[in-house]
Formats: sequence, C-alpha cells, structure tokens
Amino acid sequence: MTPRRLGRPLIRLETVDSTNRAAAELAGQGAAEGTVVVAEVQTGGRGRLGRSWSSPRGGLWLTTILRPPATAGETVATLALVGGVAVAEAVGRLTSWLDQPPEVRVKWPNDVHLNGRKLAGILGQVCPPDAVLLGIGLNLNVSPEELPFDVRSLATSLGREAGRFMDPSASLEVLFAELSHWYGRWLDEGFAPIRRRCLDLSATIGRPVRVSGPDLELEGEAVDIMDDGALLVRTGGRDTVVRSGDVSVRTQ
Ligand code: BT5
Repeated sequence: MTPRRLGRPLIRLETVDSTNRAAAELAGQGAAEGTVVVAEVQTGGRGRLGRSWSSPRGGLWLTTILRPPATAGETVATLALVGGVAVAEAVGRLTSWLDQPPEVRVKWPNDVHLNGRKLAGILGQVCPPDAVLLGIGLNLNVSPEELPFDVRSLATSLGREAGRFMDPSASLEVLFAELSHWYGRWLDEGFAPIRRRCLDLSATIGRPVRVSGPDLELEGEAVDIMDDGALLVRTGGRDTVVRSGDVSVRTQ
C-alpha cells in the first residue's frame, strides 16, 4: 500500500466563512491533494442541503482537498463515509485511556455520534473538474451552550464526554493519521473495507429508522450499506435504496 499523508500543507485561518469555500478556491488554483484548511471560527459553516453548521471557537473545523481518480456521485458518498470512519476511529483512540470510553458510532450518511449525540458532521462536495472537498466539523471543546438552542440538546463535544480539555493539535494529528489510513485503503482496495468498518460502527444498521429525503419519506429497518455507499431500508418485505436524506432511529 502506498502511504499517503493528508494534512500537509496545513493552512490555518483565524476566521473564515467556510473552510469548504476557502478550500474550493485553493483547489481551483491547483492545490495538491492532502492540503487542509483549518479555521478557529467559521461565520458561515455549511451543512448539507443548504443547512448551516455552527462553528464557534473550540471546535475542529477543517476541509481536506482530495484528488481521487473519479468524482462521480458514489465517490462523494463513499468518501463521506471514509471521513465518518476516520473520525470515529480517531475519537476511539483519543478516548481509549478512559475507564469507560464513550460509545462512538457512525450515523449514515455523514455524522459521528458520541453517546447518542451528534459530535461531528462531514460534508463531501465535488469541486470540478477533479477535486473532492472533505469538510469535517468536530465539536472538540465546544460546550453545547455555545450552540444554537435547537442544536444544543442533540449535540455533544469530545471534551464534554471525556471530561477534560482535548488538545487541538494532538487531536488533529490523530485525525489526519486516521484519515490518511482510511483514504489510502479506499484508493487501494475500494470501498469494501470502509463499508465493513462502517457496519461495525453503525448507529442505524439493524434498527428501526425513519428516513426523510428530498424525494422520499419512509419507515423501516436499516439493513445494509451498499457498495456505492447507499443505505438499504426494509419495509415489510420491500427494500428501498436510499441515496440521500436524513435518518433517525425510532425508539419503539
Ligand atoms: C453536516 O450537515 O453534518 C455536515 C457538517 C459539516 C461541517 C464542516 S465544518 C468544516 C467544513 N466547512 C463547512 O462549511 N462545513 C464543513 P447536516 O447533516 O446537514 O447537519 C446539519 C445540522 O447539524 C444542522 O441543521 C444542525 O441541526 C446540526 N448542527 C449544526 N451545527 C452543529 C454542531 N456544531 N454540532 C452538532 N450539530 C450541529
């Protein structure tokens, strides 16, 4: 396997509207694969589908420029899961010293949850002609009180769950090591190993879920993650392939 080191060069900004927007500009100027933009504060952090991402001081807000061999829809979907697995593995390493490490889960299509609350979100975007921007927002030392009221009760931070201040530079290094590892595997072996790890770490597989997407609403059981990163949901005897949308686990 060819080792690939993501996270160099590292461009540190104090305040920016969105690291994905800043990275798009750099990618357009030919920035190399692995270049990362990281900001202390984002004033216009973006989520999916036009949603916003709250980015006060204390979080890791960053975008990595990737130049994969293709930039089709499934590339972005599977790379978002590469990001999810890498974040989850990094969080696992950063909390392994605790007597009772928090439960880390990947929640399809682009979240990482810690003890049932949203810790991180991933935003994969194609940047024509040949780049993919992998945005990661991780609440490192953000206290939920600093987040908007409607987000607060659903979110958590690593510092809060670990019960101590998390060192940003050390945390970034662990995150880049995991991202480099899982992106390298994605390039060399395809999505299969990431899919397997996603299934192990999944918050949804085998659980009753509600899916709301741009063009569908359904309830069923999440049964699998497909080769192209889609989620398979079973309702009665019927399977539906879900390519985008939000999934919530139903409590019965
Ligand atoms: C995401 O979107 O979860 C992807 C978020 C990606 C953010 C990173 S930060 C660096 C890079 N630059 C950017 O501009 N973006 C990326 P989505 O699945 O659409 O979730 C958005 C929803 O998450 C919002 O509507 C809120 O409900 C919730 N949310 C917003 N800020 C949050 C936070 N800090 N922590 C937890 N949940 C949050």
